[in-house]
Amino acid sequence: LLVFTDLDGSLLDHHSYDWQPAAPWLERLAAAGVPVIPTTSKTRAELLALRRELALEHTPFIAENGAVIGLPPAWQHARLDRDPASPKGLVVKTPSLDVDFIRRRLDVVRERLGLRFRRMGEMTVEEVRELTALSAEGARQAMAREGSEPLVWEDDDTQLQRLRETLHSDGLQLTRGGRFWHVMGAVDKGHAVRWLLARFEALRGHRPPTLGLGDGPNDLTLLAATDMAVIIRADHGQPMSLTHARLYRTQAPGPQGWAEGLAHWWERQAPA
Ligand code: 2M8
Ligand code: MG
Ligand code: MG
Repeated sequence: LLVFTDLDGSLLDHHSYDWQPAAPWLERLAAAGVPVIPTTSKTRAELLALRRELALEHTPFIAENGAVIGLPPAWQHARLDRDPASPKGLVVKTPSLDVDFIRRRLDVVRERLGLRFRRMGEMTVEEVRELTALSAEGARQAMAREGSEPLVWEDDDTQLQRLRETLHSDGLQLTRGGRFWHVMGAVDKGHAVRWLLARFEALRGHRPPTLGLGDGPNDLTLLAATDMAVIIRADHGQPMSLTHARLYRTQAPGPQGWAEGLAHWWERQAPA
């Protein structure tokens, strides 16, 4: 089994970023040798810190909604990875467009269409802290973007639709997280999940069963890409409609819902 999970609002509490209710399951999965793969809007810098705290240093990670994929040594391939590993032993793939390109396009489009939004690259650490309740260190890590730009929307739905269409013709797209809209290239969480599954198969010669957990619209592609899916209850009010043969919706939100969804499928999963 492979577990792909969103972080904010799923494994981590939306407000406090705490994961204690899920900790017993993380230990149990680690003991069973089941990789838990963070699949998130967060940055590489945030992930490097978090995977230490979550004891997930030996699993890959999907950051910035699929724009950044980190591969620990066991997931690296002698022929397919020609890029050298970093000193931490990670090979990092960036299949999207560079964040500087995305920011320049956003500024041009904002000017041309007269849109009102604020993007993370033009906020101070203090502003990001106010919006996210992260520590100063955490906010700095969230601001270290590589392949996607979060923004706070301050305009109406018609303008949002105009932005969406204009970005589309530039090969860019919008997705929605718990707090921000995110702009990135032709990638998403589901795309990155399928990429990692292909990599797993290239290394091990078979496809394992997969379980996905998420709470937001940007998780729908992730959930569609896994055999078993868990939609974690959220209070963001965004519609979470998904056609999936094996879908469970939790009663509890956040890490408690995460544990609930994990328990649901753990008992029912086909033998790995
Ligand atoms: C942003 O991501 C969340 C994910 O759902 C959001 O849009 O609400 C990102 O900036 C991420 O890097 C950051 O850690 C998070 C903090 O809540 O916000
Ligand atoms: Mg989330
Ligand atoms: Mg997320």
